[in-house]
Amino acid sequence: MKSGSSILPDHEKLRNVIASGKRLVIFLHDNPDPDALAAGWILQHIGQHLGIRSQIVYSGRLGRAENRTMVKLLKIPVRCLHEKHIRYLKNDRYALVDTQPGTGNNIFPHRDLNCHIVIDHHPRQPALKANYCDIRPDVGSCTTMLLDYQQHFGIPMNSNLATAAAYAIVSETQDLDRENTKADRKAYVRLFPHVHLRALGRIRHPVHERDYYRTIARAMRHVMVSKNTCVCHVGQVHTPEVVAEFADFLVAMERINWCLVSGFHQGNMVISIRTTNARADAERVMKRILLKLGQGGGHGMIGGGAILCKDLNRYDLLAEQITKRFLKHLSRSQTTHLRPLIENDRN
Ligand SMILES: [Mn+2]
Repeated sequence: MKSGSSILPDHEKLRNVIASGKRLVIFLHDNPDPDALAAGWILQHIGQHLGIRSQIVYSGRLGRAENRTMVKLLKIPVRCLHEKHIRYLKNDRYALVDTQPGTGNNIFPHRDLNCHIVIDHHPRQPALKANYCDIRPDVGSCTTMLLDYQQHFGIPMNSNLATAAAYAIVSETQDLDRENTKADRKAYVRLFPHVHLRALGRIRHPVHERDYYRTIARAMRHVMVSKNTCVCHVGQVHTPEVVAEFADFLVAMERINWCLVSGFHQGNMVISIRTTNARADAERVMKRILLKLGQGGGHGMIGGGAILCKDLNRYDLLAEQITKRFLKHLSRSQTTHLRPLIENDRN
């Protein structure tokens, strides 16, 4: 678990940057997760309170059934946008939440446009430039950071927003078990009286597409384990997020403390790593795995990234290379021998 954050937010500075504009675009990272969705929505409410109109945009898809249910049920006004359409948006303020300009996981054109607001809990990008930056890698969820502003500005909470924020915090921190601070726990408790409990239940137990089960079945046949490491190169996946979901699922296996999962989706090899070691640096391991191959990031116990990959043949080659790098960077004293979890399909 993490301890308190280092830099204090400057609420009045954020107020000035927002209130001096007319229209705001809030960018989320590609294939947004609940934390990005809720954080963006809270910022939209803050904007509304300060008299600026805004829209929330992202690229990619809402791959997880939970996230689709969340957006639909709570009526979160997000817009899926293709990169080429950004220049048609009329705006004078740009914000990024749960991501930063130039990280490669959002469609903000950082070379052409000035970024006004960045609020994120991922490690600070070395070249980060914006009129207002609030980067707190210690905080478990970006939503917690936005809730702090909302409370400061005295903006009332409504039940749909509270439900989105509550789901964001629990999904980002595995029910407040992974990477969270007192601030996240306090924010969750404060939200709770406003949460629409049945809606939260519906989001947490969604109806899944049949493709989801097909992917799970294929993935299970590719699970490789050693004493305490698990690797699974699933191959074709129906949506990129299932890779992260499967990594969460596998790292919970008894005696496993590091796990890597990859999948092939629309010309990309998507990769997730997880560890159960709270003192580990999954971001560093992720960056080493991707060195000169692709882009990625993460925080303490989770990491994610992608490599451009033209077909499944290339995917298989990359899978081999990545497994080697992963095992090497875990700095285990003994060499790790992976073997299939399911030895024979008939067993
Ligand atoms: Mn986040």
